[in-house]
Amino acid sequence: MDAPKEIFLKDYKLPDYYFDTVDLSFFLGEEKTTVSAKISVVPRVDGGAAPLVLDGVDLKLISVKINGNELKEGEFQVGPRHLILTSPPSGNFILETVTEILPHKNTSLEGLYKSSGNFCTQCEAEGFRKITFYQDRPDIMAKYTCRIEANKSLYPVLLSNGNLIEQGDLEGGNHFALWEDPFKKPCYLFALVAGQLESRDDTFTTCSGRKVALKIWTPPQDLPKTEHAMYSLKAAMKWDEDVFGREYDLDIFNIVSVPDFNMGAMENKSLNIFNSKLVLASPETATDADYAAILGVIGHEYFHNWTGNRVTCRDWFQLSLKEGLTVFRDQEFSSDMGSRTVKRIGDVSKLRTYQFPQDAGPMAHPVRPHSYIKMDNFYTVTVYEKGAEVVRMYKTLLGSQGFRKGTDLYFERHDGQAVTCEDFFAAMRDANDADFANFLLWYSQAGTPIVKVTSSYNAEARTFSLKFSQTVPPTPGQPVKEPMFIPVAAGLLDSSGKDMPLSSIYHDGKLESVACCGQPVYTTVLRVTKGEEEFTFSDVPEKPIPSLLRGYSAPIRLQSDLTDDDLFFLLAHDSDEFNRWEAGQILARKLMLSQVANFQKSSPLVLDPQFVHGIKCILLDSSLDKEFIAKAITLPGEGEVMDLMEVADPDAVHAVRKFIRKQLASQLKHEFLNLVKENRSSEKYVFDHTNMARRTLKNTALGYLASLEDEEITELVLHEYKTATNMTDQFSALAAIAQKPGKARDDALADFYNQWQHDYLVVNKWFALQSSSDIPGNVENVHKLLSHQAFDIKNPNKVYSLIGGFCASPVNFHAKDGSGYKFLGEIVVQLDKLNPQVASRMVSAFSRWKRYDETRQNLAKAQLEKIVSANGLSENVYEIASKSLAV
Ligand code: B3K
Ligand code: ZN
Repeated sequence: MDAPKEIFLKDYKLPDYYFDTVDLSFFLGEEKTTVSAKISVVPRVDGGAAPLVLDGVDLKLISVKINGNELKEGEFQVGPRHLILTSPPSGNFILETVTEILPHKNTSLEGLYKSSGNFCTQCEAEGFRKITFYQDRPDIMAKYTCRIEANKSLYPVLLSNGNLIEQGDLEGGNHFALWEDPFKKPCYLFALVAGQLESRDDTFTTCSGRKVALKIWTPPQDLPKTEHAMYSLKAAMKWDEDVFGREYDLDIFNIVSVPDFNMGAMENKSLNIFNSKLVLASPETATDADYAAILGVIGHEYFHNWTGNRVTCRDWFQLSLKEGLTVFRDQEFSSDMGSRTVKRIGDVSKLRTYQFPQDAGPMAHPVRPHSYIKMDNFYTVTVYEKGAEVVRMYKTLLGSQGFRKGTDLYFERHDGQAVTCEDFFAAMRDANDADFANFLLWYSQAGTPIVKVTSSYNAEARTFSLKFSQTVPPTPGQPVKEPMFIPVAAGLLDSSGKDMPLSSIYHDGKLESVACCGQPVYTTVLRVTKGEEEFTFSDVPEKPIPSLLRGYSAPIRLQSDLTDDDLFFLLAHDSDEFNRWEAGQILARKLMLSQVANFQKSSPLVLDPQFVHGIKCILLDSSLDKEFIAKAITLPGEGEVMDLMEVADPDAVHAVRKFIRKQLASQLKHEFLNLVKENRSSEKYVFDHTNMARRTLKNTALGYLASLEDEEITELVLHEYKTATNMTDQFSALAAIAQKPGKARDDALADFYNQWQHDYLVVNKWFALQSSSDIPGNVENVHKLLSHQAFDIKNPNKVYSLIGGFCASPVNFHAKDGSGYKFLGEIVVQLDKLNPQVASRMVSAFSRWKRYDETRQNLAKAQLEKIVSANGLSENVYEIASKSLAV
């Protein structure tokens, strides 16, 4: 491998040449594909004749012409990564290239490749350079046409971006289609699909009355499973008009489902390509979680049409400009389609479980990274999820209307442009004449801020003070940090549990009124901007219990001086449902950590009766949403608890979580049994919040019960498995049975495979359930499953299910004998030769090796070292492995 080159944001330079129009022509053959590109080139500076450097990887150059004249030796240089035109003409010119590529040999699933016999593309971030020579950077925006020619019986459907303007039959059984995209776009949004596909067709009439043809393409047998995807698409189109005022801009919108795809989906202009996992669903084969994910991701990719496509990124460092914003938009969409609180809880859990550890580890990077070796490694939870939190903070600070004014101005100013995170910030600020202090630090400083808060009540003065202090931990390359601008949404509860009306706050030497327009205000947003700062509420008639960071108003770790009694009080009464859940989670985390300490001292584990009581009250509160109850009785994950420990101890955390679950199940057995009975239903599957909530609560209760050693319960769980009429219930029951080794487990797993072996998406669930099992020594089973007939290392979904699933089991992946590390180390090296992007995702499981005890550290380090020294290692894996070792 060439020495990997790190690319820095500070080195960004405007391109020397722009491209105005791009006419592509593909001849798709079985042995090779020929790509002809005709590009009109415009120098940025008149008369400048700098060399034109085109990116190109794995391409065979057949010819290159300028203004119709074939270039001769010496007029260009071609290497493994570039084609350089040494002295192009000084004015505008036409560049024509012909190249050959081998899609059937492309296992990286980047560029043009074949999936189940069909051709498809994936260009973001830098895959277009595997299709033709180009300036593969997002600030090169051009208008495209795309002509596709292929054998008609093998590839009856030929798709690309924009509108179909011509098609016809050709000699020799071939046919062609010519597509024209009227919108300028960066090359990462280019797409082509060719194959044996059929479409589910529908229409959407936009707010201005334009009728848009909607088509979801799949292999014919999967068409019945696209109903929910179509529903999701139409809902997303309507929602974007209603909430953001964004109308779709072409007469056609295509979605194609493919089984081999590195990630979830891709927002190519008018031709979204999706991992089939995020399109195909039927009640029998997909769970509620699958249905919800499809809704969210179909929404996400559709929303990119404005946030990403019409307004795109100047360079890849700005990725969060489109991803953070679009994740925020899809989160809001899903909230509006279901339960806002439950969605928020899910999103915050995801942030805590995945992003917090990233922000505290060797791969910590700001929402806008400063450098990268391989951009694909920066499609991270930090850029996406923390980025979405940054966007959410603008909304928290500006309110819904102010935020909408900001996005309106952003689209008005930047439609058709490639811009930066500062441009988004400026639109928010200017539309509202807002003072955002040092808010931009959220884009440049990595690390999760730690905010401490202490409270005091002065009965005489009737004031209540909150003293904040904040620190941002050092991260690689950023040893010292500035204080951040942290919006803290806060309310005060009186002794009966009601919100107190807030009147005014004394802060920074000023008394500011909180009440507005004669309406009482119960939540206010405190703007914490300094290292240390105090806010004093006035006219507070009794000592309140503060409810802080309502709705999780900033992505921080909050450490308050609330007592356990205060937390139980908030759990029972807070009007902010998110904070009710949060209070329960804080209590659970404390409880788990205290029992981990007991476990490590070999002292007996105990469960605080007050905690059991708190959980019981939630279980029995019929006024609460059922999905909320399910979330509130679910303990924090093992990873989340390990993240809070000085030295992570997977065995102790696992034992404690298991102990508490079993204790709760045994003490609340009667209540859990009732929940299962009351929430069963044999009615037809409906995907709506009420039914999903009912199923979630029933299955959560079933999961608890199944942790008991109890014949009657085993019977019950088997009964639920056998009588299930949808995948949500069937799979939950299977997972419940699978908790314990034994015949019941083996039989159920075999029965499930038998029933679903023809459905690869269901088989993936079966793989993941087994590989992520906590059963001791599970690495052996996973090894065996690698040679199962249904496993294929070339298919990313199967790898994510089997290998990714295995890494999700802390006890087995971190097995003290190093067997889990060895397993992953070997797989990564093997996988890297086929698909570096997928291998790089897998190697990330090692990145927090320093968090564990010395024995584990040594074992994990040895594997990382082995990986780094492997021959022909990709830049993708090199970057993650070497940065992990560098800490
Ligand atoms: N923009 C794509 C992600 C591309 C990842 C490239 N390695 C999907 C999305 O976030 O919408
Ligand atoms: Zn996205």
